[in-house]
Amino acid sequence: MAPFLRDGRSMLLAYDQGLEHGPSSDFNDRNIDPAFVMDLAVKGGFNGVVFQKGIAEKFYDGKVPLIVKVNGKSGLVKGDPVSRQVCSVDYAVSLGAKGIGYTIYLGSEREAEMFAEFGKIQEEAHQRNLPAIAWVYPRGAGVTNDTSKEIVAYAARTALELGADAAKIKYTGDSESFSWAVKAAAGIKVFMSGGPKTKTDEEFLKQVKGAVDAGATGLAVGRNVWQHQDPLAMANYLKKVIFEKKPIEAVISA
Ligand code: FBP
Repeated sequence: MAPFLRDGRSMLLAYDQGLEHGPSSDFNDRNIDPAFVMDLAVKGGFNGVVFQKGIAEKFYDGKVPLIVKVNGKSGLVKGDPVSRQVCSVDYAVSLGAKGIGYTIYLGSEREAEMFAEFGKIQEEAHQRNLPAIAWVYPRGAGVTNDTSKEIVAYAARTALELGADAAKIKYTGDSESFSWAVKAAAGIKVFMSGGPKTKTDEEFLKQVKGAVDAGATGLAVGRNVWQHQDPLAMANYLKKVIFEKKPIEAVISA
């Protein structure tokens, strides 16, 4: 994970929502432009940017380490989710990837397909000395609460067991319960997943602080930054919480 770390911590900018959710759901006139988000990753001091291959091919500028998400799905399909490979590890490397991202829907009736596919991708990534980062999202008919302490820890542990170098998981709602997920990850890096834009900056920063206090490496965030009216201000808040370990009151009032 070294290319993505600063003093052992990290802040990644995720921008695969155009596929996962669709442009009408998440984008406005400004952030629908991938060039805007690429620029934001650079100016905001992010330690990595996450793109699908189509965006990476056309908009990646090489100024921030790249993670290519090599699987994906749309938000249109109903039923237990499956996300299949859409980009090879070799092709991601040719685009400049320094890390490989893959989403697993833990608990889906189709999780076995994603486990098997990630298994191969993890081996290919490691053969090329690249970290494999698993987005592990509990989802499907068998999952009733995807942010409970137990299920988020299960997600973190799944990433460890399947050989991921980092687990990207949802926040549980408080630092104490999230620390159980960090323990379950047993030393692999843990990234909190940003989630939908919160009403206030304070609300989001509390989640981030709770995660890093629990031992998370940092976060991989999309909407709470590029939907923000001042994305660079939010990026600065995040840096203060993650790297400078400042209390939220000091960050927001500064
Ligand atoms: P956000 O910070 O916008 O939540 O992005 C993080 C992320 O993992 C994206 O990489 C991905 O597109 C999205 O969340 C998936 O969200 P969902 O929970 O709706 O599947």
